[in-house]
Amino acid sequence: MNGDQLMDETQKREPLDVVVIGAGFAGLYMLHKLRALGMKAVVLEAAENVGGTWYWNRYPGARCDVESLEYSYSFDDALQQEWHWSERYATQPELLRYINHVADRFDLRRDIRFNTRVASAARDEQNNLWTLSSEGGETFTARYCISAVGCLSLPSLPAFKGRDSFAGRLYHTGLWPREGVDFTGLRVGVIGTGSSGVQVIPHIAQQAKHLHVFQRTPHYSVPAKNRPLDPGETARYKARYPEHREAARQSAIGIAGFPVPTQSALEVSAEERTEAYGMGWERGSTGYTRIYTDILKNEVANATASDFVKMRIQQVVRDPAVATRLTPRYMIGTKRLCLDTQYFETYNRENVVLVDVSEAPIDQITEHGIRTTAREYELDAIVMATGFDAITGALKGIDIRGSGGQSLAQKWEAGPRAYLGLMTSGFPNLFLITGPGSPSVLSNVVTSIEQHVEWIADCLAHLRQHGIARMDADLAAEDRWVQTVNEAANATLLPKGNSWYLGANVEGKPRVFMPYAGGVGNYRVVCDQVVIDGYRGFLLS
Ligand code: NA7
Repeated sequence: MNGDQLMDETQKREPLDVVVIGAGFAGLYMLHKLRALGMKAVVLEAAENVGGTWYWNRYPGARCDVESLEYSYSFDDALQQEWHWSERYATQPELLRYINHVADRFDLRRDIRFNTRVASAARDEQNNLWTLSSEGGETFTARYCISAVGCLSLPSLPAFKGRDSFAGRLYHTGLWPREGVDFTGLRVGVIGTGSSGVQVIPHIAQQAKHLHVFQRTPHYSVPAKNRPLDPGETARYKARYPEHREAARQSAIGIAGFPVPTQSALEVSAEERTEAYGMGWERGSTGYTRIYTDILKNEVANATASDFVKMRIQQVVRDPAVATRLTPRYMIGTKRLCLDTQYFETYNRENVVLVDVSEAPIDQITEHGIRTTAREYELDAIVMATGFDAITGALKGIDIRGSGGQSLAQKWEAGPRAYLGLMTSGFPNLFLITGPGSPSVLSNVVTSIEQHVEWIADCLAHLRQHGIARMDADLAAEDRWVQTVNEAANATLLPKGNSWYLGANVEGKPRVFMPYAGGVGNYRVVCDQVVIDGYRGFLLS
């Protein structure tokens, strides 16, 4: 079939009820819910299979930093009871097996179009429809469009001079080759020491002949203390699954197992704090920053938690000069806290060298390797662990046109604006799962995804029941919500970090704190109250 015939075929079809973009955790559950509502829906997915972020991030050591028993769907009790997690923190392959299992178990694949990357989405106001076009030229028309594109799905590749001239192999952790990579005997350079770098570096160090780590910012990391899950422990947890899930839904970050702090770090003695931080360190979780109420709110309190981790780094890393270069200088938690397995220990290996590119930045990539302003490093392979154009990148990468042809990328030029992170004014019938202004990346994202999917499904049922064809966010409500998001962020230390939460990692991206920092439980209450108030702040017609 040629392109024109394909267009004819697709245009002949009846409009769908819903088209969903993305077949990761969000898109799959959304499809399942839409089916339950009896809606005709199709999911468009760029990859050749399900999984979203867990499809692409296949680098060695890729692992979740939320515990497996929590980082999983809660919507089906049989599913959560029957699925067996082998480790406390699931590896990428295990997560991908799980997502594939869910797709099969609920027979989701028949409504997913793989290898279909959405290029544009245009609103046809007259007919109250969205038309999506794929890069391959297929079109899909639907009454509603739901974005499930994910917050960390567009890899960020810094535009280093000479990037294409490198004669060796170049990888990005978020676009890892399916067949894997063998670094045996190679001289490897890793750029970036965020969560991905911290996970991949110990693995590459074990294989490579030599590893140079190019670090711009030393990051905080606490040991994951990962381990196989004991069947007895799992059974006990599963026996109380509904309670745990409910606790997660009401919690600050969508995780039931984190301590709920009750004291300020400043109201206890130094000895007591050291003991608590020591226990937090041994527990092995990003809950470390939640040991006291004010670690993420008060600079003095934060310093006590930061100092403990700095001290641990100094103890682990044998060479004092290297330890100093690995010691963070920002406030813990203001950039995402990493969880690691043998990360700092890796710098004690003979074949690993830390290159501080804050002192001598990377000047360019050459045919032979990486040249900093100080010298050139000859390499056979370069791994960019340079992160993502987070939260807005994937959406802005699609040419989305709302009412009157307004472009979403233009509307969000100075930073994203969305009411509750669920809809953005001027783009009727377009819903955003974990959109900007929702807890998303500040939470166990599966908890947040489920809340959004269920809210949207209930909303679509309500619209159908009341014969409402068009829904949009009211601009004034959206402005107030953006203000609320800013206030929530400013009540914490989070905007003080140079983080991807703020877009600081992508050159030219506006510095706006994007997720809602007011807590998953509080956020849920707001969303529910909006519904009780007759979809307050939304325009229904
Ligand atoms: P991150 O956390 O954004 O880390 C990216 C790393 O790459 C970080 O160390 C950056 O340094 C570094 N980077 C980025 N650009 C450059 C340039 N131009 N030169 C040198 N170094 C650079 O991404 P991850 O993939 O590790 O993790 C993202 C999330 O995925 C993670 O938080 C989990 O939620 C899962 P910087 O700190 O900006 O100085």
